[in-house]
Amino acid sequence: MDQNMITVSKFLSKHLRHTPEILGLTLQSGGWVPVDELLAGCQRIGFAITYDELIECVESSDKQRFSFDDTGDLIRANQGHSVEVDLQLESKPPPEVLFHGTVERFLSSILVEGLKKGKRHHVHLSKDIETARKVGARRGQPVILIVDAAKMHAEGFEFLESTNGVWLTDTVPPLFLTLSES
Ligand code: HQG
Repeated sequence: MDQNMITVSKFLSKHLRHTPEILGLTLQSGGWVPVDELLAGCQRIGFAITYDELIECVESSDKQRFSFDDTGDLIRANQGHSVEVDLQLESKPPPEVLFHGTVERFLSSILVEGLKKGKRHHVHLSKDIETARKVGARRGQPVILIVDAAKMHAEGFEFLESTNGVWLTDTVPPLFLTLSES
């Protein structure tokens, strides 16, 4: 993604996940908003995006943060919302293990309280260690926790997979966490 697309992606993430009202939008069920209303809202607040830029942003997003619906008339953020939204994801069995990237300064709290969702709707887990490392690296030297997802699932915890491959759950109690050596 070039610098312009990174700026557009950050702008869309903010408004499609956290503050749609600033663009005069209300998220529909599934988190969808009409593309034409989104573009009009962006223009209104002085951050005009062309339709072609929007398509380029969706297609080039490194983490597939956004998607269009089948008609192409609606767009949404695939995950990461703080506003109330039903993403209509189905609960499904997770892989045996999942990973969470964080940083040293959160570890003592995490190992006592477990992983908490904070402002987000879910705890976000990665299916491979490289992705978890990148998530952790947003905050400093990454530290990786291994989540015994199979055991959690066997004990009744629910998991959802977002359309961009992030695994979501409500909480991960400490007994399911192991610190990765790598
Ligand atoms: C930590 C980005 C203390 C947790 C990424 C994390 C991801 C605790 C931070 C997605 C804790 C929350 C989500 C506890 C959790 N005590 N700290 N009990 N439980 N934490 O940003 O997982 O670029 O809400 O380890 O790539 O870092 O936005 O979650 O460090 O996919 O598309 O509290 O956001 O994607 O931070 O990242 P976040 P996250 P986007």
